[in-house]
Amino acid sequence: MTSSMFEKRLREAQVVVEARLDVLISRAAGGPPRFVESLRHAVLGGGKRFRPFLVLETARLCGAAEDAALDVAAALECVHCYSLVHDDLPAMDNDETRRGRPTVWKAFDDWTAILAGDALLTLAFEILADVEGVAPRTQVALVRELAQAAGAAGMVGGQAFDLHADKRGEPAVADLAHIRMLQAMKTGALIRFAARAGALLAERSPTELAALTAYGEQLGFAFQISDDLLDATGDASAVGKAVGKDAAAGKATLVSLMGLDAARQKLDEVEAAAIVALAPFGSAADVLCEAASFVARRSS
Ligand code: GRG
Repeated sequence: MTSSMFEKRLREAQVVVEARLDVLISRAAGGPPRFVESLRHAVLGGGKRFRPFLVLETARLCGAAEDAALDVAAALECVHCYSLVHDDLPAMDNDETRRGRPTVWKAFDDWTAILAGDALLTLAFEILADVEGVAPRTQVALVRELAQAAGAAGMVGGQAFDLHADKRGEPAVADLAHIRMLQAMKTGALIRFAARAGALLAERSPTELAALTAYGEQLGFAFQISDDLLDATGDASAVGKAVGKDAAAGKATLVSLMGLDAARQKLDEVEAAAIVALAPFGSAADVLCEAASFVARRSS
């Protein structure tokens, strides 16, 4: 398997997911035309679509139905896009650029961005409720897992930990275990869900689900370390958003605690652990192994 196989599959995922999101948003959208435009701005025309790629690729590995996997992938991307739209708001991270374009609040206004995020989060669960060809208990499991990954015990809870330190002027807990937990919630939970989705859809064995869960957890960790490294060393135009924000805010990250070299070494270890987790699948999981290496070396 050459590295171009991963790139090819990622590009394919980007195309099919973009097209499906376009249909799903057009079908669901209501309200004034300017609001509908904000939804399209939030979701379409940018983004790596890495989480949807993971859903499609684990579904392929596990033999799940493609159409159902595509809708789960689209639902997950709606949750991800909502989180970016809200995270960029002046009340949260106050970012003006995302995916190389103005953020939703900057292109429209803050109340439109709040409503667009709300609509995307709810749309995700509408999409899951409409997935066809899966057993009801599987559908319920997907709804529950996405809700848990996105909610107070997952992404929202992680964001709350992060902002609590930042906005209330309290010292950030500069402790590796705390940062690891915060990141596993804020960034890791959706990636973990993506990695599990294929096995859930195909109702694969607990052992296979556990292997993909371990892969997803390591991958989420790698994603966050690389995000911290990009913030510390990346180029804003390549990354598509402002960089250097963590250090400017005095934020405790793995990079600030360990230093650049140790963080890079940790990233290598985590990449290797993600690949080891896929061993039970043999060469059928080569593209997912490459995905781990992509995350560890990404520049955007
Ligand atoms: C607002 C509830 C709420 C949560 C926000 C996603 C998030 C939580 C914050 C974004 C801040 C951030 C930089 C998190 C670290 C990793 C991350 C989620 C990066 C963005 O994801 P990519 O790189 O983005 O997959 P694209 O644009 O490619 O989809």
